[in-house]
Amino acid sequence: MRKKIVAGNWKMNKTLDEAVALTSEVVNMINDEVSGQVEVILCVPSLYLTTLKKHTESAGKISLGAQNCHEKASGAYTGEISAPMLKAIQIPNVIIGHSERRQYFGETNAQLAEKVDIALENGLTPIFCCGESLDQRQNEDYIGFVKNQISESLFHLTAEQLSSVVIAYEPIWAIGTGLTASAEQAQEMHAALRAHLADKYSAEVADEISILYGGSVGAANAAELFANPDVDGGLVGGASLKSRDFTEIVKARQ
Ligand code: G2H
Repeated sequence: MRKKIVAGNWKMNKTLDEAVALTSEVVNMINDEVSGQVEVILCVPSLYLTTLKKHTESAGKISLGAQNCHEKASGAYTGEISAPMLKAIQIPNVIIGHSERRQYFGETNAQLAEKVDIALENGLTPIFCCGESLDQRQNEDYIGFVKNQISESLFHLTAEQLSSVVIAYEPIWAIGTGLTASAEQAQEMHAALRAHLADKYSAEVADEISILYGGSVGAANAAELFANPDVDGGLVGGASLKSRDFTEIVKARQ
């Protein structure tokens, strides 16, 4: 059985005090209200990981993640953080290749393949993001475009390595815009990506990979998105900054 996962992506939001308060609220609400099998991941600004770890340690379902790491283990890369650094503070997850990293920091499929590698080498679960722009959806083979992102960044992995990767499909046109892919649009892409994994590896391997949907997931649309057979959970941005909304999304996935 593949894992059900709801991951929050706080992006560059919250002061430390606000981050501690939000984490405490989320931990309490999840502990009180969620009894089902769902993994909850909070991908917070790296600066707060060590502090927030103390607040999530007691909550069995909740773990932390970083939002990015560098493809090299160490070196003269001012301002960056590395996968070994995350490992050293026992952070189990890292988002790799979010569309904002691709768009604003020019991250390429080849570079993301290296980031996936170093994350795996350090025992981290990469939450690998992929997705097409509105222009690509309207004018190109958009499914082929996203399949190619997966091929170029993940298909060098062994089946065993791939089984430690979580995929997040996030159509760029739905990110932070309030536009959400319809349940049918999400399912279409998720099924196509799972078939792509099955072609390269096997149906068994593909069936074990959790594929999350991201892009304006909220308390009102989560249940409909998660009802799709190939949508295993969500990567949630804006709504993860509100404890009540985020908890409702987790409850919709349990
Ligand atoms: C997509 C998502 C989280 P939002 O970036 O990764 O953000 O839910 O705000 O669209």
